[in-house]
Amino acid sequence: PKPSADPPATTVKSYACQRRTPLKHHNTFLTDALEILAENAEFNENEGRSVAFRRSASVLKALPHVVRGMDDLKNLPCLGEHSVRVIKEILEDGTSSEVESTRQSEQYQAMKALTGVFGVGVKSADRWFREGLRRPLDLIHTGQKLNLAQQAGVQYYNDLNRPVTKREAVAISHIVEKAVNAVLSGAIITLMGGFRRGKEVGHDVDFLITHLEEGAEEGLMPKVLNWLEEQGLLLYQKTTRNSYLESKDGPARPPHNLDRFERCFSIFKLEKGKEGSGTSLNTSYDSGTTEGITGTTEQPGPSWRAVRVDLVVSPFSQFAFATLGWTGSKLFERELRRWAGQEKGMSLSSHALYDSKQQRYLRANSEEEIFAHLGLEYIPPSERNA
Ligand code: DCP
Ligand code: MG
Repeated sequence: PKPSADPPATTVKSYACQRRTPLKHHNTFLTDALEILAENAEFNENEGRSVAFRRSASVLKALPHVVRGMDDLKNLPCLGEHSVRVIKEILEDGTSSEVESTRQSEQYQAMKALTGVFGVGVKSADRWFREGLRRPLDLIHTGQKLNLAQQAGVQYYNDLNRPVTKREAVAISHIVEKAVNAVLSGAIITLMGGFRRGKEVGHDVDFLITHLEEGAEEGLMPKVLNWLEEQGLLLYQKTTRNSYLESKDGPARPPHNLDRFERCFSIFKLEKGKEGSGTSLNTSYDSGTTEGITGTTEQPGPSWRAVRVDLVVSPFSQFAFATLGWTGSKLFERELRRWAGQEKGMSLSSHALYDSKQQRYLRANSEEEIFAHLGLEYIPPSERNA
């Protein structure tokens, strides 16, 4: 690089997957505010606006210094007019009136509380809000028809809204390892999501399970769930096939692997102090059903708590893609896919990478190889907190 007369400005690349974003950064006072507006836009089903605020926040997370004045924003990408206005107000007045009025608004607070129920999405929450409901207990009082996920969500509301600690995630890892090893030897179990990125707490615990021997992982999920169920460790579970894929990844899905990628949304019963060995009050798991609540008479007490756990099983040939796809953050994932599509003419999913120009799938055995295929510098998980 040739010397320049200007003082060295911080250069920030425009896609989040081109930059390093640590977990702890210098501008929380700004990013928290922008993310309230992003969240509120999601509650209003305005995805474009939400992503714009999330991208702005993410740029500030990548800065190696505190933003003290508007000069610090010069040359930064992704900062739209609205985000700049909010940042300016906070820098000048200490707070943004728009952010504060959003935070205080009845709609924001109700939507936050209602979507905070496991199994409740923005659409249901919004319908209930317009019917006058405000809090999770209103769902019970007004006799709303709830699906099994939502019933579990209300029942375990307090536990599921209390952050899961790293310690608890490790305890759950031991349980999952025991369950998987009991039904298949040699499987590889990896902690994914926020904990892989170095977070100290999370809203759930995410696992990816694979086996070096391609195909050995088939049929694993129901067996693992049966084992957990028999031990009395499951409060709720629902298995889906490829739903994540079908909604998002269209052309990048290798058609021959349609049935082999399974995901289970579950709620574990985690003994406090010691792991495992809960006594079962449950009827046995009916392998014909794919969803069920057990132990419905039980309430979290001093001896255990409910924890959200996501399990994903991937064939080994897709393991690198699944690892990259389930490490997050959500914005980092979104940006990777946008980079692939817009800059490379490729389509990336948690299963595969398709090169539209060459009209073929690109193989990879590691995350490093996927970054290389995409023409990106490798970013380690701890720097993907975009
Ligand atoms: N993921 C994704 N898009 C989705 C759902 C998941 O890209 N719609 C990926 C990226 C996430 C990972 O899966 O990082 C796990 O999803 P979580 O919702 O559990 O997110 P995190 O683990 O990152 O955060 P938290 O600490 O809140 O669990
Ligand atoms: Mg998670």
